[in-house]
Formats: sequence, C-alpha cells, structure tokens
Amino acid sequence: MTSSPTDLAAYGWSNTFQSQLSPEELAAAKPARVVAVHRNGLDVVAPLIEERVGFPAGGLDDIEARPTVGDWLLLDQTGHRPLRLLERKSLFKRRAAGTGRQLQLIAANVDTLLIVSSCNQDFNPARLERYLVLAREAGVMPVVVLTKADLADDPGSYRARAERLMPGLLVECVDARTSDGARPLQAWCDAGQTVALLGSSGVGKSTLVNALSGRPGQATQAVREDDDRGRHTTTGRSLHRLDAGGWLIDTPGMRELQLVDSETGVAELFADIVALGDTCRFTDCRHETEPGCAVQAALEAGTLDPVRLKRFRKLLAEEARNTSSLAERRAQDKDFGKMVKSIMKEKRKRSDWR
Ligand SMILES: Nc1nc2c(ncn2[C@@H]2O[C@H](COP(=O)(O)OP(=O)(O)OP(=O)(O)O)[C@@H](O)[C@H]2O)c(=O)[nH]1
Ligand SMILES: [Mg+2]
Ligand SMILES: [Zn+2]
Repeated sequence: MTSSPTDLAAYGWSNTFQSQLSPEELAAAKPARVVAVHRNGLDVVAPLIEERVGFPAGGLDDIEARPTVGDWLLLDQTGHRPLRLLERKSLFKRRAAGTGRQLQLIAANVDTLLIVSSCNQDFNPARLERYLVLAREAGVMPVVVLTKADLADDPGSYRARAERLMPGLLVECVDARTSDGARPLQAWCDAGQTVALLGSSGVGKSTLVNALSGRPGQATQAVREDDDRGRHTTTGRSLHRLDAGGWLIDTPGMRELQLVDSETGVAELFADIVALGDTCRFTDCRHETEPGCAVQAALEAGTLDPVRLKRFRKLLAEEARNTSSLAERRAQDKDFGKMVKSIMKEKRKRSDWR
C-alpha cells in the first residue's frame, strides 16, 4: 500500500478494511473511497488521489455488488484502475421508488445515520420508524435531527414525540442554517467518521452539509409554503469532507422509504410488542380475538399505544411484501443472466464451426 493506514484513517479506513487485503495487495494496491457514482464512472479520493475511475470488473448484474457512495475500492498500482470492492462494514439499501421492484443502494460504510425531519408538517412517526429500522438493519447508530426548530412554536413537543419512538433514542433540535445552530451534531463528525443524512425533500439535509462544512457547496432551495414540502433540489448522492475531519453523505430527499430484507430490524424496533406476543396463551396467536392474548390485554390496560401497534403491523406486512417481490426479481434476474449466458455459449459454438 502506498498510503499509510494512518493517512487513510482520515478517510474512514480501519482494520475492517485493512484485514481484507492479501500480502500482495498490502504491498502494491491503493485503497480509495467512492465519493460519487456516475453513469460513466466513480469519483474516488484517497491521500494524493482524486480520480474518476471505471467500475471494477464483474458482479454488475448483482446490484448489491456494485459500488455505492462511501465504498472502499482497491485501485491497482497506477491508481487509475479499480481491482475490487472491499467488503462493507455497513450498507443502507431500499426498494427503489416507483413501480420497478429493484434494489437500490443508498450508502456504505456509514458510522452514524442522521435521520432528518423538520418541526413542521414533515414530522411523521411512521416515516421516522422506517429510517430507524434501516439503521438497525445496517448496525448503524441513528440520531434524529429535527430542523427548523427556530420556526416552531414548541420544538420540545416534536422532540418528545421522537424520543418515544425507541428507548434511548438520541434526538437533536437544530437550526440547520448556521454552524452554531448545527453545533449539537459536531460530536458525530470527528476525524475519520462517516455520517449520512437521510430524510424527505426540503428538511434541510444540504443546509446541514453547508453548515457543518462551513462552505456553501450544496445547493438548497426554499420549500413550498402551503405544505412545507421540498423541491427535490439535490439529485445525486455525494460524500463531503468536513474541516473537523469527518465525512458527510448528502442524499436526495426520499419520497418514500420501502424497506427490504429488514424483518430483524422491524422486530428489534418493536421488541416490546414482539415480547408481549410471546406471552400470549396460544403460540400462533394473531392478537385479534383470541383468549389469553397479551397484546389485546396491554391495549385494554392502556400500556400499549394502538396507533403504534397499527404502524408495527403495517410495516411488518409491507416489509414482507417488498422482500418477497425482491426475491422474485432476483430469481428472474438470475434466470435472465442464465439465458444470456446460454445464448452466448450457443453463439460461440456456432462460430467455432465456421
Ligand atoms: N429557518 C430554517 N430554515 C431551514 C432550516 N433548515 C433548512 N432550512 C431551509 O429549508 C429549505 C430546504 O433546505 P434544503 O437544505 O435544500 O433541503 P434538503 O433536505 O437538502 O432538500 P432536497 O435536496 O430537496 O432533498 C432551504 O430554504 C433552507 O434554508 C432550519 O433549521 N431553519
Ligand atoms: Mg438537498
Ligand atoms: Zn396475542
């Protein structure tokens, strides 16, 4: 490796990545971090490297094997050609918006997820819960950031509602426009730390990037007055270096976050309800009208919020639907891949005969 691990640490390098290198790679390969993904290549950075490189060979029909923002790539000795993608320590993914059922990668190798919402009509517990599941599933620490506290009559009430979503959840109310206002978030942005900002359009993700980096690099735009919705100003994901040494990933506002492969995360976020269900008289209790149902008993006793139970059920059903349709799609893609391979093989055979 031509850069020392200490120099690379400033870019988020750690033993998780170092331990994946063979002795030959340790001697010659150059690790670099993906800061942006374009149709025609990847922008990567490392000490003394700032390049647009191609995609590493292979694995392109497996969406999860494609590089995404935050990924570590090994470049060859020249520093221009990617050899391979290193295994990630965390990954955010979702089912792409719209009717296409494919998987979409959001960001990799993130240490802290800032779930951004505003102290206005954007605030929505069901939406925040989806992001919390995403963080759980990736094993990433979540922090809920409530922006526009300066415009709200009672920001404390939003904070209290957010804190109820998960025991011990960290919630910060901020004015995202100034570095002073965004100061509570500095603690997550220390040297070598990678922080991703996710949330709806117009909540102030790019405003936070500008405040925390002290540079007006990211375009921002006023929200619609009637419903506080944003205008989808940011259109691509990108990784930004902060003076404090941390790395921030700005993302386009999400219209919807559809979870996939997240059954564990959902069960963990609603662990109290799952535990209640385990104490029902019947092991196959559907928690509806069965005698001895602990969930119904908790509803009656007022210790379980019926609205939260409804959100849990909805999320569980939706996650199952998304994951099974994704499995179908993966099978189809595989079949298609096989078909292409067999056609190519046939073609080659025929040309051999000529
Ligand atoms: N008063 C106030 N305005 C804010 C705050 N945070 C963001 N804004 C404003 O809200 C608008 C939208 O902010 P952006 O940073 O563009 O929002 P975004 O989340 O990046 O939106 P997309 O890129 O569309 O996803 C801008 O006019 C910001 O100045 C805040 O804490 N207080
Ligand atoms: Mg933006
Ligand atoms: Zn039950």
